[in-house]
Amino acid sequence: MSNDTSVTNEYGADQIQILEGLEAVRKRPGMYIGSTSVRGLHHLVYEIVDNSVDEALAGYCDTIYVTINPGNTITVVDNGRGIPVGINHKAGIPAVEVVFTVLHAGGKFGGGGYKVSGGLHGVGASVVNALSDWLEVTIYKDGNVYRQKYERGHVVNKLEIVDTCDKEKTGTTVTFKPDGTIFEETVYSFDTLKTRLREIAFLTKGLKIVLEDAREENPQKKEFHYEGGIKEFVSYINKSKTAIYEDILYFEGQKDKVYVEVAMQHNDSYNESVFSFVNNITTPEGGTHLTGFRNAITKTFNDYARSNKLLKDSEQNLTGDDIREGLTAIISVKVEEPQFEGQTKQKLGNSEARGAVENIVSEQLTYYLEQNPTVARMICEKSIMAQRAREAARKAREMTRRKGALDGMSLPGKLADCSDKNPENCEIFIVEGDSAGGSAKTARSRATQAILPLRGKILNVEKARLDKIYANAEIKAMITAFGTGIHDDFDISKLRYNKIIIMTDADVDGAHISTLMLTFIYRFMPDLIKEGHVYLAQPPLYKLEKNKKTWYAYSDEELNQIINEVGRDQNNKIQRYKGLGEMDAEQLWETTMDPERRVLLRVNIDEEAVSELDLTFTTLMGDKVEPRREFIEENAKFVTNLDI
Ligand code: TSJ
Repeated sequence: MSNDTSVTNEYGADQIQILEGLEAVRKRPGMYIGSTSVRGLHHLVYEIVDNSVDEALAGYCDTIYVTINPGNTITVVDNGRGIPVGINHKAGIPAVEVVFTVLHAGGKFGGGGYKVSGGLHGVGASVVNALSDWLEVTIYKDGNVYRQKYERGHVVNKLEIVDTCDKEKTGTTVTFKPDGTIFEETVYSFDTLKTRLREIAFLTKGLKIVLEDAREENPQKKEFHYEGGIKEFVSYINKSKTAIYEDILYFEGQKDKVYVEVAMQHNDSYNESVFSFVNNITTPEGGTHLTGFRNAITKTFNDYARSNKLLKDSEQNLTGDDIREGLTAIISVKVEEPQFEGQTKQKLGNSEARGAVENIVSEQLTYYLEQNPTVARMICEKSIMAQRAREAARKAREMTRRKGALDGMSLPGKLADCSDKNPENCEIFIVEGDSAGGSAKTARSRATQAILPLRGKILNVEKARLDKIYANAEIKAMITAFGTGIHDDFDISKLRYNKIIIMTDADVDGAHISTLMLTFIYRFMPDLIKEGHVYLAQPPLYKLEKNKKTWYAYSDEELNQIINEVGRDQNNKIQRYKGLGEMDAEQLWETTMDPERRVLLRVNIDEEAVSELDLTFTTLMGDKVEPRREFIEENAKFVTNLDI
């Protein structure tokens, strides 16, 4: 701080405090943006964009441009009123400078700014400034163009008027370069920004967000603009499913300072895809708003079904699970002071949100059902079917439980278990096909590696009801081998293996089988993925032999690299592996199973993009062919590569 320019020194004590605040951010960045990984890098963008979204929510801005520039700087442009430039009397400096240099200064100054949006930690522009090599803000307001520049949070020049402009033109432009000495990674991902900006656009009806990649490698541009807001979000999630009625139900209202929006539609699948948000931030653990929603639909549908004699007096109430079978819904609330609870602070705690959602949904859903008896009847009938299936499944489960088939009492016959009984040391390979299973059994390290061969394609759980799923032999074998049980019985402390490794052929069929297994685990035991127990084995694609030496390549690029190293000549013997079955036990061991030499991919769930993940599974597994083909062409990525 000894090199401060005279400009900053003018402000005296206050300014020193400001700089100390921003130094704290630079010292412990993780405290303010979660991490300095690629995730934190992207959070910088969201922190800035949130300010423009607030301006849109206040009704003054309808377009936001986000550009990834060459050199991985980011520019955010909005057409709002422009950040106020007048002197803030408390700080004695222009309001815009307060925004960028005072920690925790929100958008609440001068009145009128209804601050509802907020990033993961709601810390704002000054944190982005502190963590940027440089940042430049330009404001169009009252016919003037104002500009100020900062370096690592320090003011470079006083706010100055650099030009004049049309009086009608207003807005704010911010460009920043993340500090490479703070972030582990400084390359932006277009896809990551795309997913989040699309989500923000869905959640803010009418707002247009344009994302542009202006780097040389892969110039591209995407525009998100949804007049229907979360109704369009629901149809986006349902696009690869078959809706059972046309309408997307939409409820909106405000109560106790909570603004509530809900959109919902049932499809013919058996899964629930309900996503909740608070101030545009996803709440993967739900909370009061989700509870309010569930209470409302359970009560309203039971009331309707009873009063319309769809449920007889003698029959049991429909459960929430029955009504939510095949339901896609978005619950979005805006509250002034969100309280986050739970281990990961991803659960809404504000109690007024429960009542607000429950009230608004109950009232408007009751009215909707009265006005739309055909839709009402369809939902009730689907729920009653679900109730019957659930009852059948419960009986089937009790039968198998009594026989000990699901609780680890009798392990499946095909399982070659390991001898070590400490799960910490153990891993299980789920292997496609009996023949590859045989090689794996020969190859394995018996003490710690178990092998479970599965025959052919496993059941697609996206297309089957519980009773059928429980009856499936391959699925039963996996449940028993893992030891954890599923659903309400799930208990991760009973997990018998620290690593569950899916090993399939490195071809399209193999990828499909992996996806089927991952879908099953994701739907029935998501904690196994969340806790990092699920992996994909990576068998090699090629073997290259030369002068009695052997190399394995796991991709085309790697093969070329090896060829370049050993020389391109006739002594090279290259074999392309079409399946695990083509390798003998020793090859399988050294390329794919040996913990010392193999490469595993850990499967993980991006908690911030669960609606996208849901879409991934339903698109890959659902019955509509066209979206699936498009999807696979666009992006076949549901795991983040993490080499072990
Ligand atoms: F925060 C920020 F600097 F990062 C930032 C703020 C970045 C970007 C790209 C835009 C914004 C921003 C702020 N856009 N629009 C606004 N609006 C205000 O700050 C504003 C304008 C006028 C009034 C008023 O009461 O007249 C109030 C506010 C909060």
